[in-house]
Amino acid sequence: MSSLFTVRPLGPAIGAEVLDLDLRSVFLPETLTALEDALVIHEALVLHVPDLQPEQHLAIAQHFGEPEVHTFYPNLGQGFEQITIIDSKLGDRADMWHHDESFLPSPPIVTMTHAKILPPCGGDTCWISMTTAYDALSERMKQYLDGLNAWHDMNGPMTAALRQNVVTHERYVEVIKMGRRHLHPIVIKHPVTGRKALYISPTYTTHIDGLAIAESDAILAYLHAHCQHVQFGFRHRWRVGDMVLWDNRSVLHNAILDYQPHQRRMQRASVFARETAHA
Ligand SMILES: O=C(O)CCC(=O)C(=O)O
Repeated sequence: MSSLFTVRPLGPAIGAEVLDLDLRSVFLPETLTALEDALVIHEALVLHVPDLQPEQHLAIAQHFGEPEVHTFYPNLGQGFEQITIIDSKLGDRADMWHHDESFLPSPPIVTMTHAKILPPCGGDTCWISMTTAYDALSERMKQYLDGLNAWHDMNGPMTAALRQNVVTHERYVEVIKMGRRHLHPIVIKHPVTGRKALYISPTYTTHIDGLAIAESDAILAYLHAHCQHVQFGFRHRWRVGDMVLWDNRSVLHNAILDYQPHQRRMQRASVFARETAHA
């Protein structure tokens, strides 16, 4: 426990809230290191920070890695291009279980989202601890998955977005042409904690490399169902000014779309690991 703030677990497997954080201290290395320590343990951290300014948001992001300038969403503009806006009024949504951009060779490792405008009710976000889900697999299944890799592809969700009229056909063609897909191990090892985590999602993972398609479908269907056990999950009911940080190496997330026609506007930053290149 840090003397700079208090961390209170919100669930046995995943989720904690940070209390008594003095926002003036988010530029101090000791505060940022303590936040990082708490994040890798609890996997998703809730901060109640209505006064958080974009420069403070960015300072926290920069501690964790290299902030991404997102290619799909608008941002806060000059000086704050790394703070992305996800606004339901612009048609943006993330109601799908995913790791952020797992179709990249080196996807973002941490994401932090600050709630600016919320619907009167609904709009919660859910996370799944993929470390806890991995631990709960049978030893036989763990052995079976050892050494297997799966493809993560952006085409599936783009096709779904086209069918839902969320993107134009021009934008769809443009993104498909980018050929964003990558092969990742099905089980990854967290670089800080050493814990193993499942690294698959029903959104981006298309198939397990080298298996017959029926076998790949069956295994992925089993794993996706396994991950949905409620005891691996954490759900946050947002208040305006909350910021949640999550560790993309150990969790999946899904923002529930149950609030239309109301507005939900979030400001978020995601970061790449500094030592790895990304595409
Ligand atoms: O809006 C949220 O709660 C999460 C959105 C999301 O999936 C993301 O920012 O990566």
